[in-house]
Amino acid sequence: MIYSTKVLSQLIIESCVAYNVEHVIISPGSRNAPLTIGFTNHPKIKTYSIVDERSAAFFGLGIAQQTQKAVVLVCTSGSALLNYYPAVAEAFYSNIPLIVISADRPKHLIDIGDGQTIRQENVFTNHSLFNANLNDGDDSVEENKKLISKAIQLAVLKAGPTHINVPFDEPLYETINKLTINDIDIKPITIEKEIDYDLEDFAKIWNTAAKKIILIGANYPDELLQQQLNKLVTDDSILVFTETTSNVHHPKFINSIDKLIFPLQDIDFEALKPDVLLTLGGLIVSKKIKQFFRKHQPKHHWHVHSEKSLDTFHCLTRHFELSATMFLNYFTSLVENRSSDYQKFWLTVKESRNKKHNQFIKSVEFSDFKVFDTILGKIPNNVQLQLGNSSVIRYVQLFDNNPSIKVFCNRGTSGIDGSTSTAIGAASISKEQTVFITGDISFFYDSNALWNKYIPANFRIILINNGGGGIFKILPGPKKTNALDYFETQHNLTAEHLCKMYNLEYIKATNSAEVSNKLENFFSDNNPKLLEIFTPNNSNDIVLKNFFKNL
Ligand SMILES: Cc1ncc(C[n+]2csc(CCOP(=O)(O)OP(=O)(O)O)c2C)c(N)n1
Repeated sequence: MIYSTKVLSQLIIESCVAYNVEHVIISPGSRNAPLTIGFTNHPKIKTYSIVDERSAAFFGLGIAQQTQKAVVLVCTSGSALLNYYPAVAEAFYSNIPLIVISADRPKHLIDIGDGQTIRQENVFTNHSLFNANLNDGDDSVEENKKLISKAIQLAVLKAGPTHINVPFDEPLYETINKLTINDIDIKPITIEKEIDYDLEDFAKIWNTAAKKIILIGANYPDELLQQQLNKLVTDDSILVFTETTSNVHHPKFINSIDKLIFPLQDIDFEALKPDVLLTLGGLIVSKKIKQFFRKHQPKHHWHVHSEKSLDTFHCLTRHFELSATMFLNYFTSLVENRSSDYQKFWLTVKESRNKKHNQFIKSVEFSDFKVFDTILGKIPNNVQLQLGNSSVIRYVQLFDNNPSIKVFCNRGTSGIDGSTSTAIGAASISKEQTVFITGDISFFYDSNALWNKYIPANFRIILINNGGGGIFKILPGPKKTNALDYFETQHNLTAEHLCKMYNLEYIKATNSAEVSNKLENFFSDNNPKLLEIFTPNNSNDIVLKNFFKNL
């Protein structure tokens, strides 16, 4: 074995291994050499080398999203660290465990004019669960051990990002073949939580309410949750609203929220308004549901989340600090079905919306909307679908999705700066084929994602190139200004040259027939591919508007 001579490097690496960290993404630099030497030589660690720290961090986020285990990011000193910030913020809001380890200079070299040096300690304070600022003094070993252990454990237990800043003095590249530190003894930390298991009063409210909505946001696929919800939806007084990223399915779930509620007037909203709203899972995409519940607030809003108490609709009355499955496990034993025509009525509305949707699709012209219909109809079973932000995630929410498909999207901060990198990270670790659908601005923004040796052969990108940020044409505001182009940022770029540079098979389509055709063999064969679909920049928004009008 080869180890860095630096005690701090040994402490960090042995601690990561002791706490079962498996994946470490390293970006190049000298200051982090003690960590690079240690991690790459450790048989229990899989290391990855990615140059661009912004992309490296999102790639790590993609692995952590799929494994639900902490991933470590390692970088050198200076601005390298700051490039992790977008992914750190995403991990913070999406509850994904990430451990950032940044190499730094010793304190006496900060702010005196040394090169590649910035104030690194606590840079992520606003969006991290813990910041361990290590000390390089010989008498700090025990304190450092505690800080490292806390940073690793909090990332895992509280599912979010933590930061370990570690000063290394030169020389940086010296190695030995025996550890100089003692074995790391694992000291589990406990997190104080006020868990109130007395749900009986809540069950009473629930059992007397004639109208209940369960709304499910982003959620890692979970068979137990699916079963619990299958049981709940047998109750006629319950409506289950799901987002595409909730990864639960049932014919009786309202899976396309915007489609159901778009045509409603105030009087209908009052009829739909539940007595109790129960929200499970992570963040909600649908803007319309937020507007609905903010304007027509239910008397009770209970949010179930093991970490976050989110008052998304400004009417939260209770946060249950539990996982959804733990909560439902207990709660479902206390509740009983009651008869009501609430569910039946709204499922009839859902059916009528679907009829109109199907009629509309029959005659719709070539557009983003039409392209989503075709793509979603052709994606094979059991793939993992990664979605870009902007209108991509919103279009997908308008269609019925194949229940065998798992869906993920960076909705923590809804950034367009790391979706491709995240998708590639997720693809690199997944057994299933990963298909990534993205808009053009998002794709070109994160094109360094393709500068990556770990793209699996079955990875597929579907790039919907509508020549700019199409969302800004859909939103009513930008068009009213004299500065639409500063929102939409039109361009004539194509991904063709990037594909050549990064060795992806490039395929293009410019009309409905071509899209159908090119998708036929797109998912087979063993090399990564990108299908670029050019859609008409000037009519996409009109088609979408007509779709909603037609409902
Ligand atoms: C990092 C970041 N910068 C800016 C934005 C604001 N923004 C939201 S959508 C969007 C345009 C996205 O365009 P594209 O990816 O082509 O998707 P489309 O709107 O056409 O669906 C921008 C700039 C953002 N979400 N994240």
